[in-house]
Amino acid sequence: MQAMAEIRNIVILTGAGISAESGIDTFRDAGGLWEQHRVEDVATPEGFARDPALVLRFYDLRREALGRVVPNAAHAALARLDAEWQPENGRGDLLIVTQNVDDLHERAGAPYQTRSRVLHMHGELKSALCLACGTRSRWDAPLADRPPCPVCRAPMLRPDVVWFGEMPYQMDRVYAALRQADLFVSIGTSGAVYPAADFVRDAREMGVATLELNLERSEGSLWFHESRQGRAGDLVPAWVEEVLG
Ligand code: BV8
Repeated sequence: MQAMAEIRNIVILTGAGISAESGIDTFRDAGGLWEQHRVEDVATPEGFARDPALVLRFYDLRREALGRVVPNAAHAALARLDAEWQPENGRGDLLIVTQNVDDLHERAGAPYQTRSRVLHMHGELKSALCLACGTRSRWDAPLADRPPCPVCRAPMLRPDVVWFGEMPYQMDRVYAALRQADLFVSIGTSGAVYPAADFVRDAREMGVATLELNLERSEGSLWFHESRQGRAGDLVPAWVEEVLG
């Protein structure tokens, strides 16, 4: 692992595993989301075209569940890093790229809300996208009853999440950050979905130090300079302490 002193710019990728201890189902663990629903039925544009009510209900249930969960120690540790790791205090840049569509990173960072550097590459449950006018609106309510778009009033709102076959958001910003990074840390992801699963390879090709914090070895573990197994709630606070120490 690169000496801590040389680390200035950090890119962190988080996946469903960082929210597991908050009680949010992951996708591929036993009993996870993909055991209850076929991906092609609920997380593709084709599935939405085939049965919009089923898809809208699937996301309504997940959005509503957010009200019953809270961030865990791993989210809190990253929020602390987000607040303390700044160029102006001699540290450097930080980008937290999350594959998650929950709002737990933001809610953990509330005291530092203004400084949050969280990027949702697969969108957010709490955002609605209008298929008629393209407006994105902050959204907390159900979509299955086809409410009107706040801007154009058309009943054409869909979850503002990236389905399979759709282009993830802000990839230019992600790759620009990876190019400048000294350290890439992957937390709680199986490394099963692209292009996120390729970030560790992109990082290594650019000479970036790579660290994995995950409950078990993942599909990408062999690509990391260092891979630590354990619960995010234990590994992430310890790692943040190490970096800030
Ligand atoms: C793209 C949002 C194309 C929605 C998600 C054919 C056609 C088109 C594309 C493809 C194709 N074939 C392959 C592809 C690419 C495809 C892909 O990768 N498919 C896979 C199945 C092979 N990717 C895409 O389609 C992407 N788009 O490629 O664009 C393109 C390219 C160029 C130009 C135009 C278009 C879009 C993919 C995004 C899909 N949306 N989510 C929603 O949430 O419903 S994916 C979803 O699953 C997540 O967002 C995440 O990205 C992904 C993986 O989930 P994880 O977060 O890793 O969770 P998982 O359950 O898998 O693992 C949890 C991990 O945590 C485990 O390792 C576990 O051990 C660990 N863990 C558990 N508990 C803990 C823990 N760790 C620590 N502590 C704990 N307590």
